[in-house]
Amino acid sequence: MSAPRPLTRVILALGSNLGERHGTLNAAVADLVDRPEVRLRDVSPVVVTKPVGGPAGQPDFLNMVIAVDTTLDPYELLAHCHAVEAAHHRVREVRWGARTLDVDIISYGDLHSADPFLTLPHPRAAQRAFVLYPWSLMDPNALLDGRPVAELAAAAADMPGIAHAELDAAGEGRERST
Ligand code: PH2
Ligand code: MG
Ligand code: MG
Repeated sequence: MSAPRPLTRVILALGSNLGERHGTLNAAVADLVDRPEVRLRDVSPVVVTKPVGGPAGQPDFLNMVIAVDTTLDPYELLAHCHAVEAAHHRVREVRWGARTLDVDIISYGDLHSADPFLTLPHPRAAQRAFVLYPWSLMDPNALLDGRPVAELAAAAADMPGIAHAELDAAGEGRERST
């Protein structure tokens, strides 16, 4: 019998700007942790964010982050994230274009990897308030590469465009400024 792999703490970022955005994010979190190798540890609030990059005129995103502990290795976890995206009808057409669901691995323990297929930590996370701000709400003491995510969020160019999402009875989000 091979030795069990250690549990590694991972931060995943989820985004949606097409379709039933709240429902997609909720279902995606459930799908991501619907296997014994992935355990949900923490969930951020959902925030409403202006699209960063990509084609002009896209709808606003809903973004959130979750913390999981996993025994999957980084590539197994990436394949799992892609499978969950595919299950929610993600079609990869335009880079940074509108999408029903995007799931990105932000950090995998303290691992650093320069592999262009899976760069860790995520190469743009330190500049993206749509990742950093919900992460700082989930864990005010979180660090990314040794720097407080709350400070990184405050310095990020997209921070002024972020609002909190509030659910109405239909489960669709309304927006309230930060
Ligand atoms: N994802 C991107 C590019 N731009 N902008 C926002 N607000 N939220 C995202 O999740 C997002 C984005 C690439 O994955
Ligand atoms: Mg992304
Ligand atoms: Mg992605």
